[in-house]
Amino acid sequence: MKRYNPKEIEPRWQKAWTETGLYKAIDFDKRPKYVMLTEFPYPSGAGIHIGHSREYTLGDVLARHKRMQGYNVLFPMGYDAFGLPTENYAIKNKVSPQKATDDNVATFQKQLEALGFSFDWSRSFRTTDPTYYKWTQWLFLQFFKNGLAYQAEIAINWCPFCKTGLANEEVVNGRHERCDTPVEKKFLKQWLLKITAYADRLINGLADVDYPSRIADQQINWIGRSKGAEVDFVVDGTDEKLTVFTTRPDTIYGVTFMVLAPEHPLLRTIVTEEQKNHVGNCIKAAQSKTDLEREEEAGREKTGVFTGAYAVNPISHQKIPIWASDYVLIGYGAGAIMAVPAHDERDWEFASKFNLPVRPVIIPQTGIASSFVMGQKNITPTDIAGVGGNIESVTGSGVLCVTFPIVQAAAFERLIVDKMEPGFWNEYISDEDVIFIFKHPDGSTERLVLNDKNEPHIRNLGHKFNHQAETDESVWEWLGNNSFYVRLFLNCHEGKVVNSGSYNGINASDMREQVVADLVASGYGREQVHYKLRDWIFSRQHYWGEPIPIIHCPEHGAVAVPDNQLPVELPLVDYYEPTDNGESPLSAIESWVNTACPTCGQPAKRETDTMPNWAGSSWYYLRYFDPHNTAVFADRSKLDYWGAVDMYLGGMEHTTLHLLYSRFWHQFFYDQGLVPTPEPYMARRGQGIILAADGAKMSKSRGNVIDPIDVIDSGYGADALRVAVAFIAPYDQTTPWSPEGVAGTYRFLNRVWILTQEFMDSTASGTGEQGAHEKDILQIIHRLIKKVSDDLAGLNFNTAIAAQMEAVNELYKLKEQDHFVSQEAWKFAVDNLLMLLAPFAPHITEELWQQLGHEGSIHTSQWPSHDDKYLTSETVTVVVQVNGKLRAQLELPADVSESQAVEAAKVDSKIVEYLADKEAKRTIYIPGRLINFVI
Ligand code: ANZ
Repeated sequence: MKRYNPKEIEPRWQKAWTETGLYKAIDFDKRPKYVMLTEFPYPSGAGIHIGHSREYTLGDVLARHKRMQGYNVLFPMGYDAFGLPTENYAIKNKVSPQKATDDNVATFQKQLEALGFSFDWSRSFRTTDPTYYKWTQWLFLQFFKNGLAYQAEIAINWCPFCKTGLANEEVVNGRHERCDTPVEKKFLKQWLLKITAYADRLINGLADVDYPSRIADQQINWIGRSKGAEVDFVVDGTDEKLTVFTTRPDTIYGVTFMVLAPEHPLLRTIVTEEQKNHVGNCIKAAQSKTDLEREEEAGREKTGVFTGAYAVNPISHQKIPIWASDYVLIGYGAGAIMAVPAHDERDWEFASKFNLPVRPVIIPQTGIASSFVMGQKNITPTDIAGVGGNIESVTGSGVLCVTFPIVQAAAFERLIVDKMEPGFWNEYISDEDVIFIFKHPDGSTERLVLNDKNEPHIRNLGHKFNHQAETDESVWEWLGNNSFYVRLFLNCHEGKVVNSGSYNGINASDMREQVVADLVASGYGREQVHYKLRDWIFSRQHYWGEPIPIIHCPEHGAVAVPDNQLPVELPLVDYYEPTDNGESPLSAIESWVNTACPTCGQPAKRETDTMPNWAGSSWYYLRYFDPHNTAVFADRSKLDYWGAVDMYLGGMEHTTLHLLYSRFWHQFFYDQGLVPTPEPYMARRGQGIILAADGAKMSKSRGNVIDPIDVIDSGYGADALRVAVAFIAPYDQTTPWSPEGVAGTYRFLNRVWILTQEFMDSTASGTGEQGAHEKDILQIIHRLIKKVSDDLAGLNFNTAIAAQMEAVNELYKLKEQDHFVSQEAWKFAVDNLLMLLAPFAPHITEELWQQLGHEGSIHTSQWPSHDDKYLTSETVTVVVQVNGKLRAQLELPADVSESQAVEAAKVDSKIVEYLADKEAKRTIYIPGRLINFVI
């Protein structure tokens, strides 16, 4: 019998597949098309590790599955070769980025080939090929010509380590996401792409694609659309209008002060004589800080000054003091706010600091049985009843939900304080808000949220409510002015409107609509939408990127390089290290920089900034549809044929970077009539990270990287590795690498190999005669076909493998009984088992397929389909117990009813004696599994 030897099989089949062009996607083929995309890699110096191979392995499994289902599959691969990693690697290793890229691509190519992926390599390219970036530049110019690429002098995020400007998306917690260096602010003239023009489209388009909510939500939050209103307040005693942006017009009666940013132009006009000095100091202090510092400080101590001036609330007509403070930023909204301390955290802090009034205007929705975390076993139901409390529910996790009459608040608080173990407050109440639910005499309930965890606050709860004397309003007023309770109202978006004149009693959402309508009618306001999303900073001061194809002419300004002069090639240079002054290294190459203006022919200079590394990846999937075209970026007929990407697998970390950017590019192309579909990717899934075995991130510096080539060469082979990667965990789960996993999957493949060999040997000896186990064999396989097909449709790769392992175990058991006598059934079993395994383990299955004498490749065979009649087994084994003790086992028809089963059990010879003269007190029946007579 032949031995399973992946070292011999795998390279041989890889070569054969390449020679026959098995995985070539065919333009305009009659079969339905399927574009399976995985994110193309940076060819970094380190090569790929096991973690990277997950995405390609799972993508390959899906591509192979679709091919066997009869699709014309396009599964492409290329290299995203521009960008900082390569440039940094080149500088460090003193080679040119071109040479570094060549070397790195060679390493990657070797690794990807060794893993047996079914990429159509004939469509491969690098983003650094001038034949490719010619079109990246051309596409950039379409943005430029439509006013969506523009230059502006702005404060940008600057990475002092990489010496380049960054996009907002590249800054995570104040650091450059690539090198973790704290980011600085720098004023530079930059190119920007107007992604904000597509903010709504980027949100709305998500409704038409199949993205998991964790991906869609992240994009929506990043875009941060807030719908609100601009409201005009008249400065008292003047004609000046002070305009603010608010997302909460429903809180307009809660405005107790206004705040202007220190840079606000009205500030100098409205300030009173007495306040001039103070305000001047405030302005000066703000000037010495960056926006970033101010944003950070806004989280700490609030500073500010009163201007002496007042504004008139256009709805309530109250006079409101105007303050200046740097927690309001000049660059957002209108640079001024109406402050509502009862419902806004920052305003609340400011009001607390300067002792300004707090006026709650929305009461949280009542009757929400939220949790009151007690965790105290020594507070008994009697204690609670003693202060008029009522236990509403106890949740599974032991959280007690209690309601109290509001008049008993003080008694209730005392109860908690008295009964509380020392340290309870800090120990037990971690991140949760504590919520008291108080009950009014009319039965309505109200929630009070307490999330200040300091014990002393508890003792502040001395206020005695005199229910007779106090109206609801005055209670709310008191609560609003009490720092302990104010948290109740903060961030309260829904509820009943109070303290708001004729609007009282309506819902906050209705109030929002009504106030805006009233403001519009009176000419004091209008609807406004603002976004967190900022335009995409598109300039990099680096060598290794696409030159921005613009020429600056003293006469004509920024002029597009004419199409027939594209690409603007990167000059080959010796020196390409970044500079400290924010100038691109290209600016030093005078022969390249100096050129003629395309419009007037006069001396002009080339743009020396290059594009960010996100440029090439923003449209690469389209190039796969027509990779060698020299006349257009892709021929329209091919774009029409391939349409959008059907499934896109990629990293979660790209959700608000590459995924958002490329959707923006595509939507713009669609508007230009350049592509046929409004969205680039019909479905997106994000795979989880594979960590090192020690649970840390795999990284070269930690020395815990697993190179797939090492695993393959150790003798396990690519198939065992691929199956292990698919089997390791649900695909979207982060999980540590398990070295034993490959040993296990290798054993599994070996069992498949041996089973097939034994089957072939038995055929050769010609014992073909139908046996008694035919049905059992077919049942195992039909169930497996259904299971694996369903699992692949749901991307449940790991359970698909588990099912195959189980089926192989069962087949081994049957083999011992049947000795391959049921020849036909065994042939069906082996053939189908191999086909189901083929997407995961392409080499071993192809080898065995050929050995079995099949014509053609297993990878172009037809995916099996199951027959329903084999899915249910015809009999079930029912255990019969008497008083919980096992007394008998019955083989009964699978569709047996309860009464039939019980009848059959009662007359069973082993049971009869127990039941002799007694009637069972109770009979427990678990369908198809168990009967228990309790006597
Ligand atoms: C009154 C109000 C009441 C507000 C309330 C919020 C809550 P987003 O959602 O991020 O867009 N704001 C407006 N312009 C500002 C500026 N230049 N600097 C600092 N804060 C500013 O935030 C919009 C809200 O942030 C606005 O709505 C405004 O405060 C504040 F219960 O107005 B709001």
